[in-house]
Amino acid sequence: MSAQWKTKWLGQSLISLEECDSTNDEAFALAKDGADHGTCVSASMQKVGRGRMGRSWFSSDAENLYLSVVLRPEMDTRFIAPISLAAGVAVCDTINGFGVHARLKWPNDVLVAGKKIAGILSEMRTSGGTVECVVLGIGVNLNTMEFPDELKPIATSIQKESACGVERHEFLQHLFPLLEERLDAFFKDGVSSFREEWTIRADKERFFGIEIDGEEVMGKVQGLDEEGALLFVSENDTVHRVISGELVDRS
Ligand code: BT5
Repeated sequence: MSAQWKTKWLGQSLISLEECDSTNDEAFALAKDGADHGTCVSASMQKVGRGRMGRSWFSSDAENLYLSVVLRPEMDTRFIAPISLAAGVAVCDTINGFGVHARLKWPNDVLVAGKKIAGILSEMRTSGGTVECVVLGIGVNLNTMEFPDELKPIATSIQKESACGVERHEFLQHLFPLLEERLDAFFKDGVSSFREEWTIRADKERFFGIEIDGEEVMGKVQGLDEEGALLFVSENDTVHRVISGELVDRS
């Protein structure tokens, strides 16, 4: 048990960097050198923070969280993808503990009042059908007050929402035990370990558009199915099962 974090394995080793390109790259390098399950790397600033599908993650030096965790789950590669949904529940609960009302947006966003406050990027290296390692990257806007123009309408931070600054170390003290518990449950029981909790925290009131079979369908989030696919109810009450795509706010 780590006295500092109240965890069994997560963050036993935490490497804190001043800056790097991407903490996910640093974590993969550590994993290649044999880093243990639960090894973490954080940076005060990222030069090339990344999101999914080649998108970038704005990573200023405003005392935010840029964290990557090396994981070595004994799981079939086919069942790993929903890990970012499981982690999202822990990230959402941690943010809520700082007095803001965070909600989950499928697949990997945490929003406050419709603006993105955190994003999760999980990446995997495999060898011969088995998982070599998963790197779970978590970016949380703790203290950014000024976003670049293109992000101003869509991004926010805990400090912006609550008018209180958050220390990274204090945030980690809350995040690590919650995240460890969620990850342990996911490795043991898969999607069923977080499906209900995820749905409770999802933004189910907002109208979204999502592309299905080449056309935008408008509707609301209903929840997740047993494989972690999104259940999306369109305006004519049809429930669509979505395994990949992007929800666009149309409210
Ligand atoms: C994500 O991608 O939301 C995953 C972000 C993961 C970042 C962490 S930081 C630590 C680790 N190291 C990395 O290099 N990455 C991980 P995606 O769903 O593709 O969202 C990207 C989109 O979010 C961008 O295209 C912008 O629209 C928006 N965005 C970029 N930076 C943002 C920020 N700081 N806050 C809110 N929204 C942002």
